[in-house]
Amino acid sequence: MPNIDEEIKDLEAEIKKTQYNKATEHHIGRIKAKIAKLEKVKEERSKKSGGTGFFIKKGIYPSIGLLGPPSVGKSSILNAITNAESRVGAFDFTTLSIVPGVMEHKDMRFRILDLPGVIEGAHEGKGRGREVIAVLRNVDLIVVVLDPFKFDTSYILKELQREGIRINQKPPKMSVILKDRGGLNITKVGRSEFDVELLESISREFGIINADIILRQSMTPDTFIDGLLGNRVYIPAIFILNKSDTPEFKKALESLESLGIDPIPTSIIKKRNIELLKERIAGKVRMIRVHLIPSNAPSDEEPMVIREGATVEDVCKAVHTEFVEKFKFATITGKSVRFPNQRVGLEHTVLDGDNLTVFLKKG
Ligand SMILES: Nc1nc2c(ncn2[C@@H]2O[C@H](COP(=O)(O)OP(=O)(O)O)[C@@H](O)[C@H]2O)c(=O)[nH]1
Ligand SMILES: [Mg+2]
Repeated sequence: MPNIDEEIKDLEAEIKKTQYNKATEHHIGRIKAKIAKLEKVKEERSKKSGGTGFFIKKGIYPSIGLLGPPSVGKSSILNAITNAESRVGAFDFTTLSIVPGVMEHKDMRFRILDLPGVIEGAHEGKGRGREVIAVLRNVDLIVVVLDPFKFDTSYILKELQREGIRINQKPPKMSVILKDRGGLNITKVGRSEFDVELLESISREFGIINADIILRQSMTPDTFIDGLLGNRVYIPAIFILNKSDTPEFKKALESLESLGIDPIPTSIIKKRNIELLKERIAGKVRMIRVHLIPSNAPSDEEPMVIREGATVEDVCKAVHTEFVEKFKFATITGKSVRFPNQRVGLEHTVLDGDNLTVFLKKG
């Protein structure tokens, strides 16, 4: 079996040494497609072998992942904003597993995950970095934590990129309809710019020979490949620069700002900007409000504030495990259904303003 990692490395090296210009852009586009293809093969193989490491399930509260190098203060931040007691240590790798905590802000709750520190070379398996990054595919917000001594974001961003995670980006607006014959038809809607020949050669690289591809925005090889593969996740992210109490802080801040990154400055030791941080986290995640109404009486309870995308099952679990075990059906009046008191199952996704009643089996 060829070593996929090495093949990918070679291709990446080739991109690096090739100057980007009109004459080479097709060549580079095709290499990028090849890399994406290899990544896909790799992913499928690791799925077949059962996968490894951590897996988090989406629940009723949004999940927020703290990502960053070791020793920047992730565990300290977790302890400062949640009820968790994560180990704080002066040594790297104090956090070897994922430590969750619940952060409360106004009427909302968030699940904060303190992840092991990610070091350079994570993708090649160093420091279990790949498993850590993979966990982030399921979170609702990524908080990148840096400090004045470790604020190189480039490798962290690259690891996310390789894992198919796109931060602060929208999915490319395009559709692909595969056909049996007729060749490749790439058309555009509205004002979008791209190089048809280049996109055609990328499509062929993926074995897509007969298809109608409609583009609704300008395309680079990268966005086009993302759209073709369709397995990318798009997650918002914010940055923290911790340890603002240290003399080295100012320089690090300026350096990040010159890259267009505007981090939240915090000091856990001096308790600076903890409330601001909570506010910024809450502001970045989309929440909905659902009213839980008992089957036998009207209710004036406060609504549940939950993650956008939560299901009836998520709601039931949050109330009581019995609600899932004895679940018969639920009825909903609201935006997620077509008529009042419509019956739904556990897998139904609730929407903001829904009124939900759960019916349980007897006994
Ligand atoms: N000066 C300073 N030190 C901090 C701050 N926050 C955390 N630390 C220290 O940084 C070290 C690593 O912290 P920890 O939370 O374990 O980092 P983690 O590896 O990212 O989880 C510990 O010695 C903390 O006391 C801060 O705001 N200022
Ligand atoms: Mg830690």
